Amino acid sequence: NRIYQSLLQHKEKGQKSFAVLIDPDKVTVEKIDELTALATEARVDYLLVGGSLVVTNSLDEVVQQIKKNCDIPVILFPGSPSQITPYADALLYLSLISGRNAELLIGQHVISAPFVKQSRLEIISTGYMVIDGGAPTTVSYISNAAPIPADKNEIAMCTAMAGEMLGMKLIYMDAGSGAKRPITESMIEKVAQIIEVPLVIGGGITDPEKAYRNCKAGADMIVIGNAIEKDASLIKEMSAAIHSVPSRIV
Ligand code: 1GP
Repeated sequence: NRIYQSLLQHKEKGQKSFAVLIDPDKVTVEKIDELTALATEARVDYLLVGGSLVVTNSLDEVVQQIKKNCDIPVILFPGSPSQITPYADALLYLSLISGRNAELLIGQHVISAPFVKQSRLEIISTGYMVIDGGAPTTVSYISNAAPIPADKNEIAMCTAMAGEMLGMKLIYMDAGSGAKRPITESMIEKVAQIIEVPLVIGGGITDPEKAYRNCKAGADMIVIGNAIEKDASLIKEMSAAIHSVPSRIV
């Protein structure tokens, strides 16, 4: 479990990670070449691949093209069991703990378990929490589960705590791709204080200043997709902001 160990080491040192989310539906070979070049130059820590609604059947090719171009670890972020490819390095094994849709809590995992195990991917058990992003997002609609209200820090805290005690190795709070309102620093701070496992934050983050503040509030990893799809040159500024958060002296 090389990737999870690197996450833990970063967390211990207080070093923040930056992950660029690539939606396989929205990239061409040329776009992948551009993104991987920019990501390598900007020292992006991880590339996440996936989305709530992936309709392409070229996931294998997308991941192979990324791997051909760069050494940045590729972590799958699947919206469904069909979004799994053995060419990636790791898999966020997501259970939607903010919702009460049994299929996304455990049902789909049971169906895909033999296939996932056979893939030999590094499996990172992840408590996935969707937070209300101000308007319905693809994830809130597709998951058929109510997101946690944006101002209910206590619900987020208790959900994250429960996920951690159930043995989940990562908590990922997501306002949803393209969220109007990203997760508040106050919620990030409260959740970060109450759990020990790494905390991933994403959804609607469009400016480096917000990414920086999220890290200061306690996020260990920031995921950005939409804003980079619109303007790939943002990778550089985002990476600089996230990596400029002072790390703990150990
Ligand atoms: C979505 O957290 C990710 O699942 C990233 O969101 O596309 O809004 O950056 P954005």
